[in-house]
Amino acid sequence: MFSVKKIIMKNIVILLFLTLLVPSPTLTAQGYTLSGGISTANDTPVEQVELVLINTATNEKQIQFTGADGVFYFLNVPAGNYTLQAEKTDAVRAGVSTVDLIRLGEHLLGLAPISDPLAWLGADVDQSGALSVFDIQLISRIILQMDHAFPQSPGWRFLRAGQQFTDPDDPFSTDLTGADKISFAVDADRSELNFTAVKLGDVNLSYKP
Ligand SMILES: [Ca+2]
Repeated sequence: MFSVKKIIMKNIVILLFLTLLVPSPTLTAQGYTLSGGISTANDTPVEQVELVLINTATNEKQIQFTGADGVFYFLNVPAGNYTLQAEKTDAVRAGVSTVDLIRLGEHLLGLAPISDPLAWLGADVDQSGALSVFDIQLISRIILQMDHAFPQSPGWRFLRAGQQFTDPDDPFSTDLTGADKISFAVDADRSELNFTAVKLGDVNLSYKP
């Protein structure tokens, strides 16, 4: 014979069981994983790069940093349209030495032109769109510890990986407006959101962490 108490208990057990079958909204929140890597022109990973992910509809901002392997992840990113940018302001002196001054001097004197477009961008520490003795002066001040940052720019510059230069002998002729940013839609997991890092002042691409 069933008592009322037993029937209630049975219903509670059934109810609890049914609750387990219904997906919990917090556990199934729609979200995707975004990832990418940041490395220099010669594939050296760059750590502690700040990645700023902005939802273009809501302006909501998320920040993550690369690990020692140069890789970053954003987890549980809702579907939408986004822009991603990379920034780094520390390690200004990394990869910068008198060898870079000599290399830039050789280029300016026409003795040995710099061939890699990314090295041109690294040498242009005053961000003037040209290489000059003023860049040599600013790099000298960093080496001599007279300055602790380049006055016109952060110590690093980032471009979407795979940036092409129309004239490799004159990289400054390529319009790089917007090349520091990746714009994309998220409706699935995304990898390969990669950037190339340019260490300002590192003319011979010697940067190592
Ligand atoms: Ca160097």
